Amino acid sequence: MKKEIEIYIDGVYYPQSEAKISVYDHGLLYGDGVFEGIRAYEGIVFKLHEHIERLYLSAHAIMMKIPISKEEMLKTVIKTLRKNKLSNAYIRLVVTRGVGDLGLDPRKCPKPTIIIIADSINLHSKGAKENGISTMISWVRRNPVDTTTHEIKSLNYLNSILAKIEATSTDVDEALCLDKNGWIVEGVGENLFIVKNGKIFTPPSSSGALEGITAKVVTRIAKNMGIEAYQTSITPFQLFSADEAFFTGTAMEMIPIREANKRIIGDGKPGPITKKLMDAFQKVIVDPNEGVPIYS
Ligand code: PXG
Repeated sequence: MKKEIEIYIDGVYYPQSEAKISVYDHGLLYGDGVFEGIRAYEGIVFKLHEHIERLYLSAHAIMMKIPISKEEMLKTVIKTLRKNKLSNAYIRLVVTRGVGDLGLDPRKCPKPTIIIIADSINLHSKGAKENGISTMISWVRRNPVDTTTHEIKSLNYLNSILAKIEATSTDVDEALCLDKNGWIVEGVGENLFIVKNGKIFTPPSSSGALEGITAKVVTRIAKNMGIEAYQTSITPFQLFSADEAFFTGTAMEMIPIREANKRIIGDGKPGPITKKLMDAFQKVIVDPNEGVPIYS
């Protein structure tokens, strides 16, 4: 039997089956909290500083003070990985508003709850990286930037979940969401890139997309290769007529997009720029300079 992983909750480690939080936690009652999804590759936690920085910015935006410092948070993530003897892992870092009463007033929650889960992950369906995945533009619009915008990595993901259900229930791998004006924003938990005439384009965060850490790395890799990269609004037509398209995200990593709403993109195979960027990305994720070592 697989040994249970040890999960961190507010300073204590619990075996997976005993890791529980209160039903009065506002993370559960109201989706009031923030999170990060982080990966470790070959003993290096990829972009850990950047993920922790974003977690604290999300908390700041929802006016929640995380009770430990960024440095302590970083050390606790590393300790959790060591405790579970992991070198390749998927880390879910969650901070909820904490335990309160049945009213939504956060002033009733004296202390945020910190949860760190370090586990393994296998997200890709077979052949996804080699053949690309299918996508569809969903009827579910991205949350507008004045409400539960995905610029904040909050626990409000119903919007993404509804889009995902729509895709999977029609046998499509992933959904794309539009903003209220009909521009494409992003996938359900990943950023979109299209390639046209040798240049790459991704929607700006002002569309309501999350400022993806993976997207930033891929943009840097592209620029270093001399590929021009732009943040710009993208229409469904521009996606349908792109030469290539791909997703980036911590969970997804880099995945080519084969089709959108049954329109084949390019020749339906991962294109040369996507492949070049994917190869370079594979090297960057295991580069010790790109993350924090677990065992040092
Ligand atoms: N957009 C949204 C809305 C996200 O939630 C990304 C883009 C990609 O960002 P990063 O920084 O990871 O490149 C995300 C990240 C999951 C899961 O379980 C989703 C994310 C991260 C980790 C896990 O589906 N989304």
